[in-house]
This record gives sequence, C-alpha cells and structure tokens, in this order.
Amino acid sequence: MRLVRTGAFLRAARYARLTPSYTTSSYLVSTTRCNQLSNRCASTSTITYPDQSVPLSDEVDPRKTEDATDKDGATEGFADFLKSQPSGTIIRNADHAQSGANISGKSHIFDSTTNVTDSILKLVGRQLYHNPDHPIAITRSLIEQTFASPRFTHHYASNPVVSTRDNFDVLGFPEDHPGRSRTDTYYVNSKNVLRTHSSAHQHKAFQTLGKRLAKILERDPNKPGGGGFTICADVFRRDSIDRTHFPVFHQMEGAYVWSAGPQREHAIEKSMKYLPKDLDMEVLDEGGPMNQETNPLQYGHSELEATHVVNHLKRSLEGLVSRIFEASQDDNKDVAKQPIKVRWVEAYFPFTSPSFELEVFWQGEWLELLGCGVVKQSILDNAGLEQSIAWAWGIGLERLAMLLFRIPDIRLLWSEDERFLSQFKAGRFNHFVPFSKYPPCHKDISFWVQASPATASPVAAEGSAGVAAAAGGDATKASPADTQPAAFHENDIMEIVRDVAGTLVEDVKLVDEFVHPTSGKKSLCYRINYRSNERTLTNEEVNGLHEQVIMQMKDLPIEIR
Ligand code: FA5
Ligand code: MG
Repeated sequence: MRLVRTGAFLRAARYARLTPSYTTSSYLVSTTRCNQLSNRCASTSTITYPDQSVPLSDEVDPRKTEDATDKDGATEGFADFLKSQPSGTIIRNADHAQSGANISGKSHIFDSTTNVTDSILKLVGRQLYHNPDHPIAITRSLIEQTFASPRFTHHYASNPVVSTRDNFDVLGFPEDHPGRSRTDTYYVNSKNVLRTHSSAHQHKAFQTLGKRLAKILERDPNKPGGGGFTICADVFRRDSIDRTHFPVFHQMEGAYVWSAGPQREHAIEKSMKYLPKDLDMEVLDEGGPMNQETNPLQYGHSELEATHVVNHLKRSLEGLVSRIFEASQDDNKDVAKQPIKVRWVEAYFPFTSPSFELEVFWQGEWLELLGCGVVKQSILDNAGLEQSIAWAWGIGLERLAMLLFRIPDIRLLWSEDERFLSQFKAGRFNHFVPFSKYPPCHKDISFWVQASPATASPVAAEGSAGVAAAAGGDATKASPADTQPAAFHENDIMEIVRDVAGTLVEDVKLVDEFVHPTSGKKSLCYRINYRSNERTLTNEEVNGLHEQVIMQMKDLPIEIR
C-alpha cells in the first residue's frame, strides 16, 4: 500500500495538472391512437419504465473501445499516468512536450489537432439519460416506449470518444464536409473526436441488428421480417450559444430495417397499417417523399417502395411528436391546450437519401427537432444488411424535453440546482415552474476581420433550406481549418465565451456587420448576454468575465475595435 502511494506521488510530481485550461485557439393523439403506437400505452402519463437498454459498445464490438484509445507516441508511463487521473482533467508531462487526458477511463494523447478544453471535458460523463428522474431520461424513456421493444432494441453508448472513421468516414462524409472542421468539432487528437452525433454508432448497431434479422430469416425465409434499434448518447459540438443550443446535448438515433427476402415489399405495406392516423396536429409537407433534383431516390430503390418507407418514417415521427404533446397536456390540464403545427423540410445528410428535418412551431418560431431519411444502401450493405431497406432518424433530446416540460432555456437541463432537479419524477410530465428570472446584462464587442469565404456569412439559421448541416457544420459558415487555418470563425468566439463564462451566458448574437468601402475589411459586432438561471450576477463579476473574453479574443485572427 505504502509503496503504491509513493509511486503515485512521484508520478504526480512529474506530470503537472493544467489550470485553468488548455486551449489550442482556441403534438395530440386519442388514447386509441396511442395504443396503436406502442401496444402498451393506456395513458402516457402513468407509465413507469424499467430501463432495459444495453450498452452498445460491449455488445456490438469489443474493438470499439480500443479504437477510441490513443496511446500512440506517448512517452513511457504517460498514458498509464493519465488513466490514473480524474476523468476530464488535462495533464501535461514534465517537459510540456506532451499533454493528454483520461476521458471516460481511457488515456488520450493530444496533438496539434486537439481543441478540446477543460470546460468541455468536465461535461463528459454526466449521463443525464441514466438518472430516471431527470427530464432527459424521462424523454428518452418516452421515445423508447413509442419505438417499443421487442421490435426495437434499445442501446446507449457511454464513451463519447469515437474515431473520425466512425463519426465521418463510415457514414460517407466527404473530406471537405464542414462537419469535419475543427471550428465545429471537438478533436481529441487527429484520430479521435468527441462524437458530434449518435449516428457515429449506426454502423455497429446495424451490424448487430443484421445478425438478429439473419437468424429470423434463416428460420423462415418467406416470413416478412424487420426490426429496429435506438441508441442514446451525449454528443458534442462547437456551436452557437442561445437558449436552444448547448455544446453538449443528447441525441437518440433510431432505425428500422425491413429485411431482404421475397416478401419485403409486402412487409413494408403491412407495417403501414400499424401507424397512427388522424393525429390532432397540423402537418405541413410541401416537399413530398422525394425530389429527383434536390432530394433524390436512391439508385436501386423502386419509387413505390421508397415512398412507403418515407411515409412510414414520417408518420412514425409525427406519432412521436403527438405523443410528446399528449403527455405534456395530460399532466398539465390547467394549461390551455395549444394547436400543434409541424413541418417537414428537405435536408441533406451524407448517409440518407431522401433526407428530411422535422420542425415544430414553438414560442413563435420554427424549432428543428430531428433529422432523418432513407438509409444509404451502401451503409446497409457494409453492415451485412444487403437487399434490406431502412429508415433512420436522429433526435435532439433536449429540444423534445423543452417541449414536454416547457423548459425555456437549454442550460437548465444541465443545472445541478435542487430547485430545478426536484421538480421532476420518472413517469411524470409536469411543466417546469420557473423559480426566478434574474436580470440580464449585455456587453458588445466589435472587431475587424478580413473578408473571406469563411467569414462571408457568419450567421445562418439552423434548419434553413439548402444548408448542409449534418452532424454539426454549416456549409455557409465553416471551412476546414486545414485549408484556411487563419480564417476567423464565429464558433471560436462561442468557445471562448463558453470557456470563460460557461452557463452564465444566455446567448451570443451577431448584432451588426458591415464592410469598409475602401479597406474591404469587415466589421462585426457581437452582443454577449450575461444572465444566470440561478442567481443575480454582480456588475463586477460580469465586467471581470467580459475582460477575460476580450483578452482571449486577442489570440484570434481579428482586430478588436
Ligand atoms: C444529425 O446529427 C444527424 N446525425 C441526424 C440523422 C440521423 C439524420 C439519422 C439522418 C439519419 P443534425 O445535425 O440536424 O443531424 O442534429 C439532429 C438534432 O440534434 C437537431 O435537429 C436538433 O434537435 C439537435 N441539435 C443539433 N445541434 C444542437 C445543439 N447545439 N444543442 C441542442 N440540440 C442540438
Ligand atoms: Mg439539422
């Protein structure tokens, strides 16, 4: 015992902990409809839910955790030392030649691509979806009951470090896709990222499902078969700061596969009969199931079959949104019933075609809830699901939880304040009662940037048509860092503000921009709105935070005015 302690002490002396941070730059359905949806929902609000989900990585591929561990090039003992340190703390070795961190129990050595920060790593491992009384877990369980077992197997994936191969390559992301950019994605090192979406685990879940469906087909080749999965995971993005965006949020991936076989088309048609009909909500769907120019049918799919799959996908998800609103209404009968309006918007994802996003009209604007589509055939083929056809979706759990519980600000979902946490209980969908509204204090910062393609339009509304925004990354504002290393990107400001002020900032908005007529330089003015959900911030505190933000911004390729 004594010897072990002495050894640990010596190692601790060799590797200094970095403080404070290491930054490289820095809907309503009737009860009958509800029954049709899940077979076991008499009243959504009285369900108690046993969590029977299984960890994806262990079940699917034991190699996975190894893929996400990177000890390459570590000086002797450094990787082991990292493992002995608390998760999420960035450590440098004695001569500062190497740095790294233990993330979810694995050692990771940093390199010149690394852009994870202490503040982001501290949010790894909260696993809000495992706390049964937390709104995120209650929302997750409502989705799992809607896409119910045994047709769907439910997984979760706890380690957020995934290889760039799993997050991008396997899903067909082109090399220059904005989602790969260091301005949009947290790189642990050049090989591993903090996953930007739950789709990073699709391939492995499809492989497992493929084995399950193959066994069914083996028993009865003429039986029309199918099955699906869901995966719950926390995901990370260098994104904007406002009441609907947070750098860490939760996604659920869902997929349904109709297996290969002579009865496939018949099976799809049969599935349609089990979908909810006559939902009490307004659905706008101008684009239809596909558009050969902008949202094409895949080569090898018949138009009829793909149309059935798209309709099945859309009706299933409309049913989910309907159920969310029904649950929210049932547990809050004193609140006036509101009409529900949703709309389908064409989208682009490298791993689905045709692709869509679903938005809901909420608090006076359209709020994007999810992305989805018909799974690219190559993805199914690679997972051993040749000649099958499937749909998939990825849902933002925070956004659904905000609708379900009427939570006005996404930051609240990360609150450890008992006044927030004590309001929620597994199986209940009561609306959040605000315990305070503390005063805001905004501060502006103006600066010059060189006008360049990367800065041409720094702000673009999420979900706006034509913006390729799969898994983070917006075609109108990002450019891979390696092609324009010195270009300014607004996510760099967001990251500095997050690092300095964390959840003390409500939003950061571009409030003014113009191009100087002679110099061609562009002036941008951002407004940082400081406001805590838990206490009043003093002027002194806000001034101190703002000064730190300005100090750190001096390292960006900008000229502060
Ligand atoms: C994706 O991440 C795709 N992987 C979804 C998908 C899966 C498409 C399977 C096709 C098949 P997108 O980037 O649109 O898509 O994100 C999905 C959802 O995550 C959004 O609709 C939104 O609800 C949520 N989301 C995105 N960014 C944030 C954020 N910063 N904070 C909170 N929620 C977010
Ligand atoms: Mg999107």
